[in-house]
Amino acid sequence: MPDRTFLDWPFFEPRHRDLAAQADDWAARTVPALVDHHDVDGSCRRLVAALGEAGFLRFAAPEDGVFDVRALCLLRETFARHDGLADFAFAMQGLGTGALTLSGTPAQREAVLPGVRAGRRIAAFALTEPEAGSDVAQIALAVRPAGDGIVRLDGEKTWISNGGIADTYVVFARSGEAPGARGLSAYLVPADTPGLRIAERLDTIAPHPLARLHFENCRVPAQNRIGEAGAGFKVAMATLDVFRSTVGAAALGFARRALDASLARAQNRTLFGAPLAAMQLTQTSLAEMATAIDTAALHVYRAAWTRDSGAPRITREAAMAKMVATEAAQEVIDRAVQLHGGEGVRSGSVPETLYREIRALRIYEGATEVQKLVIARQILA
Ligand code: COS
Repeated sequence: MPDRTFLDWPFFEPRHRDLAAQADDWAARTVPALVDHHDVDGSCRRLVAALGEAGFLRFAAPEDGVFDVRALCLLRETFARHDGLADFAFAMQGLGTGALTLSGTPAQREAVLPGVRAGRRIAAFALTEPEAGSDVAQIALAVRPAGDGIVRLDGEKTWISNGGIADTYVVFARSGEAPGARGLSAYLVPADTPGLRIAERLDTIAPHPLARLHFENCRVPAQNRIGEAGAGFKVAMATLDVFRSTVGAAALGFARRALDASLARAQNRTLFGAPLAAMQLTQTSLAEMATAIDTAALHVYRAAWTRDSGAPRITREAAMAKMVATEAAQEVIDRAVQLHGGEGVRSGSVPETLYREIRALRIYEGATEVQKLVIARQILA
Protein backbone atom coordinates (compact mmCIF):
# COMPACT_ATOMS: atom_id res chain seq x y z
CA MET A 1 0.00 0.00 0.00
CA PRO A 2 1.59 3.30 -1.03
CA ASP A 3 2.15 6.07 1.50
CA ARG A 4 -1.01 8.22 1.60
CA THR A 5 0.08 10.59 4.38
CA PHE A 6 0.92 13.33 1.87
CA LEU A 7 -2.83 13.73 1.30
CA ASP A 8 -3.01 15.32 4.77
CA TRP A 9 -0.75 18.16 3.63
CA PRO A 10 -2.40 21.58 3.65
CA PHE A 11 -2.12 21.83 -0.15
CA PHE A 12 -5.28 19.74 -0.49
CA GLU A 13 -8.97 20.19 0.15
CA PRO A 14 -11.29 17.36 1.18
CA ARG A 15 -12.51 16.95 -2.43
CA HIS A 16 -8.93 16.20 -3.51
CA ARG A 17 -8.60 13.42 -0.95
CA ASP A 18 -11.90 11.92 -2.12
CA LEU A 19 -10.83 12.17 -5.75
CA ALA A 20 -7.50 10.41 -5.07
CA ALA A 21 -9.29 7.54 -3.31
CA GLN A 22 -11.90 7.28 -6.06
CA ALA A 23 -9.26 7.24 -8.81
CA ASP A 24 -7.17 4.64 -7.02
CA ASP A 25 -10.16 2.36 -6.59
CA TRP A 26 -11.26 2.85 -10.21
CA ALA A 27 -7.78 2.23 -11.61
CA ALA A 28 -7.30 -0.96 -9.57
CA ARG A 29 -10.62 -2.34 -10.80
CA THR A 30 -10.57 -1.11 -14.39
CA VAL A 31 -7.12 -0.47 -15.83
CA PRO A 32 -5.62 -4.01 -15.99
CA ALA A 33 -8.39 -5.29 -18.26
CA LEU A 34 -8.03 -2.34 -20.65
CA VAL A 35 -4.27 -2.40 -21.19
CA ASP A 36 -2.30 -4.55 -23.59
CA HIS A 37 1.19 -3.14 -23.98
CA HIS A 38 1.52 -4.90 -27.35
CA ASP A 39 -1.43 -2.87 -28.65
CA VAL A 40 -0.85 0.69 -27.50
CA ASP A 41 -3.34 2.25 -29.94
CA GLY A 42 -6.18 -0.02 -28.86
CA SER A 43 -5.24 0.34 -25.20
CA CYS A 44 -5.24 4.14 -25.38
CA ARG A 45 -8.59 4.22 -27.18
CA ARG A 46 -10.13 1.96 -24.55
CA LEU A 47 -8.53 3.93 -21.70
CA VAL A 48 -9.73 7.30 -23.04
CA ALA A 49 -13.28 5.98 -23.45
CA ALA A 50 -13.27 4.49 -19.93
CA LEU A 51 -11.73 7.62 -18.37
CA GLY A 52 -14.42 9.69 -20.06
CA GLU A 53 -17.21 7.42 -18.92
CA ALA A 54 -15.92 7.47 -15.34
CA GLY A 55 -15.89 11.28 -15.41
CA PHE A 56 -12.15 11.81 -14.87
CA LEU A 57 -11.62 13.69 -18.13
CA ARG A 58 -13.63 16.63 -16.81
CA PHE A 59 -10.41 17.55 -15.04
CA ALA A 60 -8.38 17.35 -18.26
CA ALA A 61 -10.81 19.60 -20.15
CA PRO A 62 -12.72 21.56 -17.48
CA GLU A 63 -16.12 22.90 -18.46
CA ASP A 64 -15.58 26.25 -16.70
CA GLY A 65 -12.15 26.69 -18.32
CA VAL A 66 -10.36 26.63 -14.97
CA PHE A 67 -7.85 23.85 -14.35
CA ASP A 68 -7.73 22.25 -10.91
CA VAL A 69 -4.01 21.53 -11.12
CA ARG A 70 -3.94 19.68 -7.80
CA ALA A 71 -6.63 17.33 -9.13
CA LEU A 72 -4.70 16.88 -12.39
CA CYS A 73 -1.54 16.02 -10.45
CA LEU A 74 -3.30 13.61 -8.09
CA LEU A 75 -4.94 11.84 -11.01
CA ARG A 76 -1.69 11.56 -12.96
CA GLU A 77 0.18 10.32 -9.90
CA THR A 78 -2.52 7.72 -9.20
CA PHE A 79 -2.91 6.50 -12.78
CA ALA A 80 0.88 6.34 -13.30
CA ARG A 81 1.19 4.19 -10.19
CA HIS A 82 -1.17 1.69 -11.83
CA ASP A 83 0.03 1.87 -15.44
CA GLY A 84 2.04 4.28 -17.58
CA LEU A 85 -0.45 4.10 -20.44
CA ALA A 86 -3.38 4.99 -18.15
CA ASP A 87 -1.51 8.13 -17.13
CA PHE A 88 -0.60 8.88 -20.74
CA ALA A 89 -4.18 8.49 -22.02
CA PHE A 90 -5.47 10.82 -19.32
CA ALA A 91 -2.72 13.43 -19.59
CA MET A 92 -2.79 13.82 -23.37
CA GLN A 93 -6.50 14.68 -23.35
CA GLY A 94 -5.49 17.68 -21.23
CA LEU A 95 -2.24 18.66 -22.96
CA GLY A 96 -3.89 18.23 -26.36
CA THR A 97 -6.64 20.69 -25.50
CA GLY A 98 -4.90 22.94 -22.95
CA ALA A 99 -4.48 25.72 -25.52
CA LEU A 100 -8.23 25.62 -26.24
CA THR A 101 -9.16 25.60 -22.57
CA LEU A 102 -6.87 28.53 -21.83
CA SER A 103 -7.15 30.59 -25.03
CA GLY A 104 -9.93 29.20 -27.27
CA THR A 105 -13.11 31.03 -28.17
CA PRO A 106 -16.38 29.71 -26.68
CA ALA A 107 -17.29 28.31 -30.13
CA GLN A 108 -13.93 26.50 -30.50
CA ARG A 109 -14.22 25.06 -27.01
CA GLU A 110 -17.80 23.92 -27.57
CA ALA A 111 -16.83 22.20 -30.83
CA VAL A 112 -14.07 20.07 -29.32
CA LEU A 113 -14.07 19.87 -25.53
CA PRO A 114 -17.33 17.99 -24.86
CA GLY A 115 -16.12 15.07 -27.02
CA VAL A 116 -12.71 15.10 -25.32
CA ARG A 117 -14.34 15.20 -21.89
CA ALA A 118 -16.61 12.29 -22.75
CA GLY A 119 -13.68 10.22 -24.07
CA ARG A 120 -15.14 10.11 -27.59
CA ARG A 121 -12.49 12.33 -29.16
CA ILE A 122 -8.71 11.94 -28.76
CA ALA A 123 -6.54 15.06 -28.58
CA ALA A 124 -2.89 15.84 -29.39
CA PHE A 125 -0.44 18.73 -28.89
CA ALA A 126 1.75 19.24 -31.97
CA LEU A 127 4.66 21.51 -31.07
CA THR A 128 7.94 19.69 -31.71
CA GLU A 129 9.58 19.61 -35.14
CA PRO A 130 12.68 17.86 -36.44
CA GLU A 131 14.64 21.11 -35.92
CA ALA A 132 12.64 22.63 -33.05
CA GLY A 133 12.19 20.71 -29.80
CA SER A 134 13.82 22.53 -26.90
CA ASP A 135 14.09 25.72 -28.95
CA VAL A 136 10.42 26.42 -29.67
CA ALA A 137 11.15 29.78 -31.31
CA GLN A 138 12.68 27.85 -34.26
CA ILE A 139 9.34 26.35 -35.35
CA ALA A 140 9.26 26.32 -39.16
CA LEU A 141 5.96 24.65 -40.13
CA ALA A 142 4.39 27.50 -42.09
CA VAL A 143 0.84 28.81 -41.98
CA ARG A 144 -0.16 31.14 -44.83
CA PRO A 145 -3.43 32.73 -45.97
CA ALA A 146 -4.98 30.79 -48.86
CA GLY A 147 -7.92 33.10 -49.59
CA ASP A 148 -11.62 32.84 -48.74
CA GLY A 149 -11.01 32.68 -45.00
CA ILE A 150 -8.78 29.64 -45.36
CA VAL A 151 -5.15 29.11 -44.28
CA ARG A 152 -2.75 26.41 -45.43
CA LEU A 153 -0.21 24.56 -43.31
CA ASP A 154 3.01 23.15 -44.78
CA GLY A 155 5.79 21.41 -42.87
CA GLU A 156 6.45 18.68 -40.36
CA LYS A 157 5.90 17.83 -36.70
CA THR A 158 7.54 14.95 -34.88
CA TRP A 159 7.42 13.05 -31.57
CA ILE A 160 3.72 13.87 -31.41
CA SER A 161 2.00 11.90 -28.65
CA ASN A 162 -1.30 10.39 -29.81
CA GLY A 163 -0.04 10.93 -33.37
CA GLY A 164 -1.90 8.38 -35.47
CA ILE A 165 -4.89 7.97 -33.15
CA ALA A 166 -5.83 11.58 -32.39
CA ASP A 167 -9.00 13.12 -33.80
CA THR A 168 -7.81 16.69 -33.20
CA TYR A 169 -4.37 18.30 -33.22
CA VAL A 170 -3.39 21.67 -31.78
CA VAL A 171 -0.63 22.71 -34.17
CA PHE A 172 1.90 25.48 -33.55
CA ALA A 173 2.96 27.15 -36.79
CA ARG A 174 5.06 30.02 -38.07
CA SER A 175 2.66 32.78 -39.07
CA GLY A 176 5.45 35.32 -39.52
CA GLU A 177 4.26 38.44 -37.69
CA ALA A 178 7.84 38.76 -36.35
CA PRO A 179 10.98 36.63 -36.25
CA GLY A 180 11.40 33.95 -33.57
CA ALA A 181 9.01 33.48 -30.69
CA ARG A 182 6.80 36.43 -31.69
CA GLY A 183 5.84 35.02 -35.08
CA LEU A 184 4.00 31.82 -34.13
CA SER A 185 0.27 31.00 -34.01
CA ALA A 186 -1.71 27.98 -32.80
CA TYR A 187 -4.31 26.22 -34.98
CA LEU A 188 -6.87 23.55 -34.41
CA VAL A 189 -6.49 20.87 -37.11
CA PRO A 190 -8.92 17.93 -37.35
CA ALA A 191 -7.04 14.69 -38.07
CA ASP A 192 -9.05 13.99 -41.22
CA THR A 193 -8.09 17.28 -42.91
CA PRO A 194 -6.74 16.54 -46.41
CA GLY A 195 -3.02 17.32 -46.59
CA LEU A 196 -2.30 16.02 -43.08
CA ARG A 197 -0.79 12.56 -43.04
CA ILE A 198 0.98 10.31 -40.59
CA ALA A 199 4.45 10.08 -42.14
CA GLU A 200 5.87 7.61 -39.65
CA ARG A 201 4.94 5.87 -36.42
CA LEU A 202 7.70 6.05 -33.80
CA ASP A 203 8.59 3.25 -31.42
CA THR A 204 10.25 3.92 -28.06
CA ILE A 205 11.55 2.05 -25.01
CA ALA A 206 8.15 2.46 -23.33
CA PRO A 207 5.83 2.34 -26.34
CA HIS A 208 2.85 4.66 -26.64
CA PRO A 209 1.14 6.17 -29.70
CA LEU A 210 3.71 8.52 -31.21
CA ALA A 211 4.18 9.80 -34.76
CA ARG A 212 5.79 12.15 -37.22
CA LEU A 213 3.17 14.21 -39.07
CA HIS A 214 3.48 15.69 -42.54
CA PHE A 215 1.46 18.75 -43.61
CA GLU A 216 1.21 19.65 -47.28
CA ASN A 217 -1.31 22.20 -48.44
CA CYS A 218 -3.33 21.27 -45.38
CA ARG A 219 -6.24 23.74 -45.40
CA VAL A 220 -8.26 24.79 -42.38
CA PRO A 221 -10.55 27.76 -41.72
CA ALA A 222 -8.62 30.84 -40.53
CA GLN A 223 -11.06 30.92 -37.62
CA ASN A 224 -9.39 27.73 -36.31
CA ARG A 225 -6.63 29.93 -34.94
CA ILE A 226 -6.40 29.65 -31.14
CA GLY A 227 -5.54 32.97 -29.51
CA GLU A 228 -4.17 36.05 -31.23
CA ALA A 229 -2.06 35.94 -34.40
CA GLY A 230 1.58 35.83 -33.31
CA ALA A 231 0.69 34.72 -29.76
CA GLY A 232 1.34 31.01 -30.36
CA PHE A 233 4.55 30.89 -28.33
CA LYS A 234 2.82 32.29 -25.26
CA VAL A 235 -0.14 29.96 -25.78
CA ALA A 236 2.30 27.02 -25.84
CA MET A 237 4.20 28.21 -22.77
CA ALA A 238 1.03 28.85 -20.77
CA THR A 239 -0.13 25.30 -21.59
CA LEU A 240 3.25 23.89 -20.55
CA ASP A 241 3.16 25.89 -17.32
CA VAL A 242 0.06 23.92 -16.32
CA PHE A 243 1.16 20.52 -17.58
CA ARG A 244 4.82 20.48 -16.55
CA SER A 245 3.97 20.07 -12.87
CA THR A 246 1.70 17.18 -13.86
CA VAL A 247 4.62 15.42 -15.58
CA GLY A 248 6.34 15.62 -12.19
CA ALA A 249 3.23 14.05 -10.68
CA ALA A 250 3.35 11.12 -13.11
CA ALA A 251 7.02 10.59 -12.21
CA LEU A 252 5.98 10.57 -8.57
CA GLY A 253 3.46 7.80 -9.27
CA PHE A 254 6.17 5.67 -10.90
CA ALA A 255 8.55 6.36 -8.00
CA ARG A 256 5.98 5.42 -5.37
CA ARG A 257 5.36 2.12 -7.10
CA ALA A 258 9.11 1.47 -7.22
CA LEU A 259 9.45 2.17 -3.49
CA ASP A 260 6.51 -0.10 -2.64
CA ALA A 261 7.97 -2.94 -4.66
CA SER A 262 11.35 -2.35 -3.00
CA LEU A 263 9.89 -2.39 0.51
CA ALA A 264 8.18 -5.70 -0.19
CA ARG A 265 11.35 -7.10 -1.71
CA ALA A 266 13.50 -5.94 1.23
CA GLN A 267 11.20 -7.58 3.74
CA ASN A 268 10.64 -10.83 1.89
CA ARG A 269 14.06 -11.60 0.45
CA THR A 270 16.56 -13.36 2.70
CA LEU A 271 20.25 -12.68 2.26
CA PHE A 272 23.12 -13.96 4.45
CA GLY A 273 20.55 -15.41 6.85
CA ALA A 274 18.49 -12.26 7.38
CA PRO A 275 15.93 -10.19 5.49
CA LEU A 276 17.46 -7.79 3.00
CA ALA A 277 15.82 -5.00 5.02
CA ALA A 278 18.04 -5.81 8.02
CA MET A 279 21.15 -4.67 6.13
CA GLN A 280 22.11 -1.08 6.75
CA LEU A 281 23.03 -0.61 3.09
CA THR A 282 19.44 -1.52 2.17
CA GLN A 283 18.07 0.82 4.82
CA THR A 284 20.19 3.67 3.48
CA SER A 285 18.82 3.05 0.02
CA LEU A 286 15.21 2.89 1.19
CA ALA A 287 15.61 6.05 3.27
CA GLU A 288 17.05 7.97 0.34
CA MET A 289 14.25 6.74 -1.93
CA ALA A 290 11.54 7.83 0.52
CA THR A 291 13.17 11.23 1.05
CA ALA A 292 13.51 11.83 -2.70
CA ILE A 293 9.82 10.97 -3.13
CA ASP A 294 8.71 13.41 -0.41
CA THR A 295 10.93 16.13 -1.87
CA ALA A 296 9.41 15.56 -5.30
CA ALA A 297 5.87 15.54 -3.91
CA LEU A 298 6.47 18.81 -2.05
CA HIS A 299 7.64 20.45 -5.29
CA VAL A 300 4.79 19.07 -7.40
CA TYR A 301 2.00 19.99 -5.01
CA ARG A 302 3.57 23.36 -4.18
CA ALA A 303 3.43 24.23 -7.90
CA ALA A 304 -0.12 22.92 -8.27
CA TRP A 305 -1.36 24.70 -5.15
CA THR A 306 0.31 27.97 -6.22
CA ARG A 307 -1.48 27.84 -9.59
CA ASP A 308 -4.81 26.89 -8.00
CA SER A 309 -4.42 29.75 -5.53
CA GLY A 310 -4.54 32.26 -8.36
CA ALA A 311 -0.93 32.87 -9.41
CA PRO A 312 -1.08 34.04 -13.05
CA ARG A 313 2.19 32.26 -13.88
CA ILE A 314 3.94 29.37 -12.16
CA THR A 315 6.79 29.08 -14.63
CA ARG A 316 9.50 28.73 -11.99
CA GLU A 317 7.54 26.42 -9.66
CA ALA A 318 6.39 24.16 -12.51
CA ALA A 319 9.90 23.91 -13.97
CA MET A 320 11.32 23.00 -10.55
CA ALA A 321 8.57 20.44 -9.96
CA LYS A 322 9.13 18.75 -13.30
CA MET A 323 12.90 18.69 -12.95
CA VAL A 324 13.05 17.57 -9.31
CA ALA A 325 10.34 14.91 -9.60
CA THR A 326 11.50 13.30 -12.85
CA GLU A 327 15.15 13.22 -11.79
CA ALA A 328 14.20 11.86 -8.35
CA ALA A 329 12.00 9.17 -9.89
CA GLN A 330 14.81 8.03 -12.19
CA GLU A 331 17.09 7.70 -9.13
CA VAL A 332 14.46 5.87 -7.06
CA ILE A 333 13.62 3.46 -9.86
CA ASP A 334 17.29 2.72 -10.54
CA ARG A 335 17.69 1.83 -6.86
CA ALA A 336 14.61 -0.39 -7.08
CA VAL A 337 16.16 -2.27 -10.01
CA GLN A 338 19.34 -2.75 -7.98
CA LEU A 339 17.46 -4.00 -4.91
CA HIS A 340 15.62 -6.52 -7.05
CA GLY A 341 18.79 -8.01 -8.52
CA GLY A 342 18.18 -10.15 -11.61
CA GLU A 343 14.43 -9.77 -11.20
CA GLY A 344 14.95 -6.02 -11.62
CA VAL A 345 15.99 -6.43 -15.23
CA ARG A 346 13.64 -9.26 -16.19
CA SER A 347 11.42 -8.11 -19.06
CA GLY A 348 7.97 -7.30 -17.75
CA SER A 349 8.93 -7.10 -14.05
CA VAL A 350 7.71 -4.01 -12.18
CA PRO A 351 11.17 -2.42 -11.78
CA GLU A 352 12.09 -3.13 -15.40
CA THR A 353 8.82 -1.64 -16.68
CA LEU A 354 9.22 1.47 -14.53
CA TYR A 355 12.85 1.82 -15.63
CA ARG A 356 11.67 2.09 -19.24
CA GLU A 357 8.62 4.23 -18.43
CA ILE A 358 10.44 6.94 -16.49
CA ARG A 359 13.17 7.75 -18.98
CA ALA A 360 11.19 9.88 -21.44
CA LEU A 361 9.76 12.08 -18.70
CA ARG A 362 13.18 13.70 -18.20
CA ILE A 363 13.04 14.71 -21.87
CA TYR A 364 9.53 15.56 -23.03
CA GLU A 365 7.68 18.82 -22.23
CA GLY A 366 11.06 20.44 -21.67
CA ALA A 367 14.17 18.41 -20.86
CA THR A 368 15.78 18.85 -17.44
CA GLU A 369 18.39 21.14 -19.01
CA VAL A 370 15.61 23.38 -20.40
CA GLN A 371 13.94 23.52 -16.97
CA LYS A 372 17.25 24.77 -15.55
CA LEU A 373 17.31 27.51 -18.19
CA VAL A 374 13.74 28.46 -17.39
CA ILE A 375 14.41 28.57 -13.63
CA ALA A 376 17.59 30.61 -14.06
CA ARG A 377 15.79 33.15 -16.27
CA GLN A 378 13.05 33.54 -13.72
CA ILE A 379 15.38 34.19 -10.81
CA LEU A 380 17.64 36.50 -12.83
CA ALA A 381 14.75 38.57 -14.17
N1 COS B 1 4.07 32.04 -20.05
C1 COS B 1 3.73 33.12 -20.79
N2 COS B 1 4.61 33.79 -21.57
C2 COS B 1 5.87 33.33 -21.63
C3 COS B 1 6.29 32.20 -20.90
C4 COS B 1 5.34 31.56 -20.06
N3 COS B 1 5.68 30.49 -19.35
N4 COS B 1 7.60 31.98 -21.15
C5 COS B 1 7.99 32.93 -22.01
N5 COS B 1 6.95 33.75 -22.29
C6 COS B 1 6.98 34.92 -23.15
C7 COS B 1 8.11 35.84 -22.75
O1 COS B 1 7.71 36.72 -21.72
C8 COS B 1 8.40 36.58 -24.05
O2 COS B 1 7.42 37.59 -24.22
P1 COS B 1 7.77 39.00 -24.93
O3 COS B 1 8.14 38.63 -26.34
O4 COS B 1 6.50 39.76 -24.84
O5 COS B 1 8.90 39.56 -24.17
C9 COS B 1 8.15 35.51 -25.11
O6 COS B 1 7.28 34.55 -24.50
C10 COS B 1 9.43 34.83 -25.55
O7 COS B 1 10.07 34.29 -24.42
P2 COS B 1 11.64 33.97 -24.38
O8 COS B 1 12.41 35.16 -24.87
O9 COS B 1 11.97 33.43 -23.03
O10 COS B 1 11.74 32.85 -25.51
P3 COS B 1 12.87 31.80 -25.82
O11 COS B 1 12.77 31.41 -27.23
O12 COS B 1 14.19 32.28 -25.35
O13 COS B 1 12.37 30.57 -24.89
C11 COS B 1 12.56 28.49 -23.71
C12 COS B 1 13.22 29.62 -24.49
C13 COS B 1 13.67 27.51 -23.39
C14 COS B 1 11.97 29.00 -22.38
C15 COS B 1 11.40 27.83 -24.49
O14 COS B 1 11.78 27.65 -25.83
C16 COS B 1 10.99 26.48 -23.90
O15 COS B 1 10.27 26.37 -22.91
N6 COS B 1 11.46 25.38 -24.54
C17 COS B 1 11.10 24.02 -24.20
C18 COS B 1 9.87 23.66 -24.90
C19 COS B 1 9.43 22.30 -24.65
O16 COS B 1 8.93 22.00 -23.59
N7 COS B 1 9.61 21.42 -25.67
C20 COS B 1 9.16 20.11 -25.61
C21 COS B 1 8.06 19.94 -26.59
S1 COS B 1 6.51 19.73 -25.89
S2 COS B 1 6.43 17.79 -25.60
